[in-house]
Amino acid sequence: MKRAVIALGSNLENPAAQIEAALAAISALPGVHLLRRSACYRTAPVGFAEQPDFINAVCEVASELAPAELLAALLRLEQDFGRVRTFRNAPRVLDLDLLLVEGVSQQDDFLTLPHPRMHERAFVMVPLAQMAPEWQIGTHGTAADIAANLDASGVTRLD
Ligand code: PH2
Ligand code: MG
Ligand code: MG
Repeated sequence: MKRAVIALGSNLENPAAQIEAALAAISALPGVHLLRRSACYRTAPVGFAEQPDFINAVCEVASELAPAELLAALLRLEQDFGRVRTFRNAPRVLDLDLLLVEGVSQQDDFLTLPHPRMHERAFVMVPLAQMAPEWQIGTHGTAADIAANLDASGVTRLD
């Protein structure tokens, strides 16, 4: 059983409801137990600007699955939620990114852990610092320290 952190994002078809439904679906995955979740945040799109704002959140799970199995299960959930992949950074009903698995550092064609860009993204690090300020992000420091040094102007907490 290892702890893992997952990022959730949606900017289509009632994003806040998609995130809540996705959290329920993650906790219903066999071998996966939801430990805690962040608040939801409204975030300005990063990368491709001409699209609706996102709702982003993160959650922490205890997982019996190997990291690649957990990622595969998350990608299947994206499909179940009707995600259609068009172009990079395109609007989406649901994006689930595996960010961290306790004690695991790996890089292959399918999965890189810790997620290689997470520490640059306020829409990931602000929710993560709220939920789990103590998580160590590879060699980059703690979630709290990283988030404190990012421009979080596009990230607003919802209640
Ligand atoms: N995801 C991306 C690209 N840009 N911007 C925001 N605000 N939130 C996201 O989840 C997001 C993004 C690629 O996955
Ligand atoms: Mg993503
Ligand atoms: Mg993704």
